[in-house]
Amino acid sequence: MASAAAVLQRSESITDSLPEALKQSRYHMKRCFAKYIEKGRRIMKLTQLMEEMEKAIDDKNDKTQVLGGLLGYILCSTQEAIVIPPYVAFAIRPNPGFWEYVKVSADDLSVEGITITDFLKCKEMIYDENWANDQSALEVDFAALDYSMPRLTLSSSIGNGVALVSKFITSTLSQKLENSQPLVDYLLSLNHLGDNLMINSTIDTALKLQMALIVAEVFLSALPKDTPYPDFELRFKQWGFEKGWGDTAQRVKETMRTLSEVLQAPDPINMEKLFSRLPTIFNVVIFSPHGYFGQSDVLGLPDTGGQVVYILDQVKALEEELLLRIKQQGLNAKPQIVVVTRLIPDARGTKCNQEVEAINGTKHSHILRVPFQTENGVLRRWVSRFDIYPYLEKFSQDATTKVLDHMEGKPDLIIGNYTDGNLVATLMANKLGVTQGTIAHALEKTKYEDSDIRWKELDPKYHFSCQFIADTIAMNATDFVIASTYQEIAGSKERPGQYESHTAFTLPGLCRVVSGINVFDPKFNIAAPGADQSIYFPYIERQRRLTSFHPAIEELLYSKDDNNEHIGYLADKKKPIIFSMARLDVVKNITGLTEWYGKNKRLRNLVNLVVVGGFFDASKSKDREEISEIKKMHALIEKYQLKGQIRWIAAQTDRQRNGELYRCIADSKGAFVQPALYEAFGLTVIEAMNCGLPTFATNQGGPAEIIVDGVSGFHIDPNNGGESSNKIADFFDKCKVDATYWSKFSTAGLQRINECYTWKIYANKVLNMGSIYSFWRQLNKEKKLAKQRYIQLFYGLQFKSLAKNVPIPSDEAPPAPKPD
Ligand code: UDP
Ligand code: LCN
Repeated sequence: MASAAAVLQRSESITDSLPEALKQSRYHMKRCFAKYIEKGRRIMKLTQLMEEMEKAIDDKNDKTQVLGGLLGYILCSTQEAIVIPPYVAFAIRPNPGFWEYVKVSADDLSVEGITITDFLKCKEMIYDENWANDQSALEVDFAALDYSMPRLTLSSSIGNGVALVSKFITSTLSQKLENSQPLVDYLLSLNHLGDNLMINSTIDTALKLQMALIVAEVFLSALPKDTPYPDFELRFKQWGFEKGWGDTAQRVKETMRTLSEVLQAPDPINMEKLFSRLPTIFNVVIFSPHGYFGQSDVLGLPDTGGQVVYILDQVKALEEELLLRIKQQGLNAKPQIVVVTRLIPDARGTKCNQEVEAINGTKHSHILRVPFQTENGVLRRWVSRFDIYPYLEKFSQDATTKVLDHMEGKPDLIIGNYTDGNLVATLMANKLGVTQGTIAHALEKTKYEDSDIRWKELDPKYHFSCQFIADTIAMNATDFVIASTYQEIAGSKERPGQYESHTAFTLPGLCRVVSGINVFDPKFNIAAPGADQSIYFPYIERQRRLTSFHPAIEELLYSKDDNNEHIGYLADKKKPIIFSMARLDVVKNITGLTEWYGKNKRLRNLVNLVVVGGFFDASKSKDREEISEIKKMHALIEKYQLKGQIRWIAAQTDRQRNGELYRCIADSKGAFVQPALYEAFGLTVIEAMNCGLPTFATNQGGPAEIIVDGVSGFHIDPNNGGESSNKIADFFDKCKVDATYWSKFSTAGLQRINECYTWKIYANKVLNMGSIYSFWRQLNKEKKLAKQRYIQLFYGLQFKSLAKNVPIPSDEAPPAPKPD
């Protein structure tokens, strides 16, 4: 492969350097391009390009030379190529977020730089030539509206939005004191239930504020640090100050000093600090419409996985942080967080038919359920997230009325989850003029190859046309995006990020999105979730262990008989256990892990395998993927004669017991294995690490970022089972000769979690985002409005009619099986 020395000079574009690179290997390249075009029009991916190039170059040394040079580097950076003989158009991605498009003629190897529009048109030629040639085909270009907004320039800065926005705010407010007037106006607008906060109209200019702060600081210096705010509240009011600065003289003084420094000479550090202290957020709405959103008996039901766990933990963490901040601000307001989901009358034994439910472990937070309405009244049955679009507009209107009623006022922040939640959040935030955040968990687009260009073929099953347009609308409308990892936004060197895949795409016949989202937009932030540390705590904390679960867990792991909850058995109880737990989806690759284990004798001699997922009777499943995975599991257990070494346990819904289960696996000196073909984040990975269980996790997606390979756990390649199972076997071989080896990884995993993956860190970051982006949207009011208009147009003219085409099932007919 390409050497570092062969890498492009950054000042050179690929269009500039490719002609010379092709010239140097002209003979081989002519053969290679002849091969590319020989099969006519098609889309080629990197592996195909490489395979066919290998075939075109016979000599091994020549091959090494070509691939080791600049050409090899350019080819390796190619994401896809479109063959329209005699041309081959390449989409090349030298670095995360950076794309170049070139067209090479197979006849004479001439190179031409092309625009994204031209590249997308080439792609369309394969599927819909008329559309590609239609002069008036709809082109969507959000960049045209964003031209004056500041952007990041470095791949490495992607996801650091708050830090960058505070720099941009700093430069806007710099130079002279009057430039800080927008900040003064913003402070004047802060209130809680109509009561002014921070300042009142006595202080209406930056100069007056600066002077008043000096006087107040002198006054505060003379007070004991812990003097409560009410003791000097009256005096402060006379000067124009209201509540919100702090609960004690010391805290008020610190906040005032920070603001004074900002007024004197703004700097990003103080700016960020100031916004983290402002009382801007009290009421939060979190949308998660699809699936069965509940606090018990729901995990494992269709469309109901980590997102539910994430949101419930998120609410607890946000409420805790809000309560702390409100206390420190010297206020006694009651924060309210409301999770708005769908009310499902046919609730399958869950509480999803209950309108309001208090959230366990919180003081003031609730789940609020709003039904889907159709022309025939309330829809009773569950609907797949892929079919959810026709209900969302009405749902958002009904939800808005209910929320205003429940909160007795407007929320300060609206956060959406996944496509449906983000679209509804957009509609509500737009209507109420409230700051919006979005969370994807997983964007479906990258999961299915060529899902944009093939949308017509896939639409009956997945309704991707609705989904991709809804995602693009929400991404553009939102004030900030909360991502779990960098890869979610901008991928890795090799693989584009989930958001990045919305930079440009095309839905022939509908629209060509030439600029969908820019991953260099400072709205992108990384705030990784944590795992509930009251449930997932280290196995070593003996006094906290939930020993009452031990008999049941012993039975679950080791009893000999098959029943509804488990099949298979472990003959040798002394062996460590490798453990995995996930929904039984193809992408989770539990069957892959079972096969690796079956094939690897060394691993089978060293450890037992325990997997939790799905259930055993395929005839009871309504999900096509799950059915095939269940059948495959049975076949693998048979094929590799795994009984005696494997325990397959059905999906588990008791989180407390699951926590203890991870710890019992740690007692066996085992490991957690997450073998997914792709994982957006991977909550099980951090749950296992929190319990002190050494973890092997897929290198495809979020886990590759959570674990530092060989330090806090291990990466495994889901596409190379032999290598992965040997890596696990090597670990257990080493543990046999060095008793400290296992503990080293147990401890390092925990350390990694405590440094980066806790809900406390998350809540702090998200509330800071809410605060700073609320001001940022104020500063960019006019631009935001212009963009909103464009979005409304796109929503009204495209999304609405597409959503209308999604069939509405009748409550009588059984639900159609859906892929998950
Ligand atoms: N989970 C569970 N029982 C199961 C399978 C999974 O309680 O049988 C939980 C698991 O502990 C985790 C969540 O469901 O909290 C799955 O989240 P993850 O991010 O791993 O995957 P997702 O299902 O969201 O794709
Ligand atoms: C959805 C997924 O697919 C997982 O990877 C995440 O961990 C989960 O949501 C929570 O964000």
